[in-house]
Amino acid sequence: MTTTRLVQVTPALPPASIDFACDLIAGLRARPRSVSPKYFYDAEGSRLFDLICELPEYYPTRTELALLQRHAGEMAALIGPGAEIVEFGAGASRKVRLLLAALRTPRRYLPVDISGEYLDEAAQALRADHPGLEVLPLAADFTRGLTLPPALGRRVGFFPGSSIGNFDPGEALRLLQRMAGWLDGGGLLVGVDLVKDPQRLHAAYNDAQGVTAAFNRNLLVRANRELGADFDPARFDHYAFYEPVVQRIEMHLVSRCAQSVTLCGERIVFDAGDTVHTENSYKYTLDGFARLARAAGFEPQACWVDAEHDFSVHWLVPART
Ligand code: AVJ
Repeated sequence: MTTTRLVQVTPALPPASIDFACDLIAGLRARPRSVSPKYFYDAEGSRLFDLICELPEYYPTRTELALLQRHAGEMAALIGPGAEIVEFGAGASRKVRLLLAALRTPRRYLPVDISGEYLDEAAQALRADHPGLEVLPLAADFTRGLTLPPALGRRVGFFPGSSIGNFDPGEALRLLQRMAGWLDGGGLLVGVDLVKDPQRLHAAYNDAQGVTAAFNRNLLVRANRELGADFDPARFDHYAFYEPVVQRIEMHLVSRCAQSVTLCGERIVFDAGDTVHTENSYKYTLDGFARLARAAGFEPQACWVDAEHDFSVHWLVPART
C-alpha cells in the first residue's frame, strides 16, 4: 500500500513560496531526486545569474548579445512596426534593449518573469530609458500557464538566453506550442545554445570563480531563507557535466556526507553521494532546433549564428495551415 503524506506548509507563506515548498518536497521524495531550475531565480539567484553572464567561461550571454547587436536591424524589419513584445523569463531585460532600440515604435513591452521583485526593478529602469514605451511587467511562472491582457498590437514573443534548453524535448515542444497560442498568430524570436566541444560546455558550467556553484547552492540557501529549512549548503557539492548522448548539461547538488535536513516539518535524509538533479541545459544543432520548431507548428524564417557557431537566434512564424 502506498500512503501519500501531505505537505505541511505554513498558511502565511505567499503563493509562490507554497509552490516552491510543495515542488521541493515532492522532488526530494522522488527518486532520482530533482528540483526544477525555475526555483533558482529568487532575487539573490537572479543576481547570481547576472554574474554568471559576465564570466569568461560563460559564452552564451555575450555571444547572443553580439548577435542581437549586429542583427537587430534585420530582426526589427522582420518583426515590423507597432509590435507588442512579450518576453518570457525577462530577468534584467538587458537583451530586449537592443531589440527595442531597433524596433520602430514598439506598441508595448510585457516582460514575464517568475522573480517578481527583480522584474519590477528592471521595468522601472527600462521606463526611465524609454519614455513613451508602455512597460507592463507580469510576475508569473509561465510553465504553469499565462494570462495576458488583450493585445494592443501584433504580438511577438522574445525568448532569449537559451532558456528553452531547461526543458526536455517533449516539454520544449509543448512549451513552444503554448507560446504559439499566447502569441495569437505572432512570431517568436528565440535564442538557442548550440552543441559544441564538450570541454567548452563543461567549463561554462564549472567556472573557476565558483559563481555557478554558488548559483546552484542558492537553491538550498533560498529554501532556508524562504521556507525555514536547515540545509547546510557547504555539505553539498556543485556537480555539472555534459552528457553528449542526450546533448545536455546536467547540474546536481551532491551530498558530501550522510545527513538529514528538516523542511516544512519533514525530515529529509541523504546518504553521502546522494544527488539532487537541479538543472538540464539542452544544446541543439541548427537542424535539430528547426525540426523542434516545425513540430510545434512554427516555420523557421531566419536564423543568425556567430562565426564560431556557439549560439543561435531563430525567427519563427506560425506555419500556415
Ligand atoms: C538560463 C537556462 C539558459 O542553462 O545556461 C547558467 C542557466 N545554469 N549556468 C543555462 C545556467 C548554470 C542557463 N539558462
